[in-house]
Amino acid sequence: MEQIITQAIIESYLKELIENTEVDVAICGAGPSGLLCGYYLAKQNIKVAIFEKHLKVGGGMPGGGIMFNKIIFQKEVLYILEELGISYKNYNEDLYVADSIETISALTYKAVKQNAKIFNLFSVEDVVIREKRICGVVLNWTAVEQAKLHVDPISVVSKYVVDATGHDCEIARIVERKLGWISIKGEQSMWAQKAEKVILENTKEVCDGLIVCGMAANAFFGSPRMGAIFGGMFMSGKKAAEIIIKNLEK
Ligand code: 48F
Repeated sequence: MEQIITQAIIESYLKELIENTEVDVAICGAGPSGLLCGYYLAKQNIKVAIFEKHLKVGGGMPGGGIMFNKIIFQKEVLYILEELGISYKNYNEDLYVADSIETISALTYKAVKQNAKIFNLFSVEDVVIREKRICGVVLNWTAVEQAKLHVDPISVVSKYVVDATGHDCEIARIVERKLGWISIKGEQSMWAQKAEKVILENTKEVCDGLIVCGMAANAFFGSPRMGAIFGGMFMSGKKAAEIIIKNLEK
C-alpha cells in the first residue's frame, strides 16, 4: 500500500511537470493578479502554468488588511466577483466588502478548474532568453533557495512570461539586473485612489515576452500602493490576459 501511494504521487506529479515544460504562458506568482490572469487565459484554452514560491497560494489577499480577513472592491468589478461566485456586501455607494478567504478560494478553484496548472513551492529565479526576447522561466525549489544550496535549476519555455510577483516585481528586477533591457522606477507610498487608477495603464508588455501585472505593474512604473482594495488587482490580471490573448491571435 505505502509504495503504491508513493508511486501514485511521484508518477502523477512528474507527468504534469513534464507536460508543463513548454507552455503558452508562464505566470510567476499565484497572488490575486496572477490567478486572475491564469483564469482568463485558461478560459480561452491557452496553456498556462502558474509558479508560486510559497506553500500556499493567494499572496497578500488572505491576510486582508492587518490580518482582518476582509477586502474591498469597487462596483466596476462586481461582475467578476459574480462570475467567480464570490459573495460581497455593499459598504457605501462605491465600495463593497468581501471575505478574503472566500475570494482567494473561489479564484483558485475557478483558475484550476479552467485548467490553469498551479505549481507551488517553485521559485522563479531567472528567465530564459533568445536574442532580445524573454521566452521562459528558470525554476528551483523554494526549499533549495531558502537553504542556499548549490543546486542547478530547471527551465520551462513559454511564449509569454507574466510577472505577478507583487510589490518586489521580482522577475522584472532579474531582467533589469542581468540584462539591462528595462529600468524599474520602484513602488511609491500609499495613495489608494491614484494606485487603482493607474494600475490598468501600467499593466503592459515591458520588454518582448514579459508582461507586468498587479502590484508588480505599479512598482515597475513608480506608482503608489493601495492597501487591501482589490479591484485594480482583478482588472490588471484580466488585462494582462487580454494583452496576451490578442498577441497570440496575431
Ligand atoms: O503579493 P501578491 O498578492 O501580488 P498581487 O497579485 O497582489 C497584490 C496584493 O496582494 C496586495 C496589494 C493590495 O491590492 O497591494 O499586496 O500583485 O502575490 C504575489 C505572489 O508572487 C509570489 C509570492 O509568494 C506571492 O504569492 N512570488 C513572489 N516572487 C516569486 C513568487 C518568485 N520569484 N517565484 C514565484 N513566486
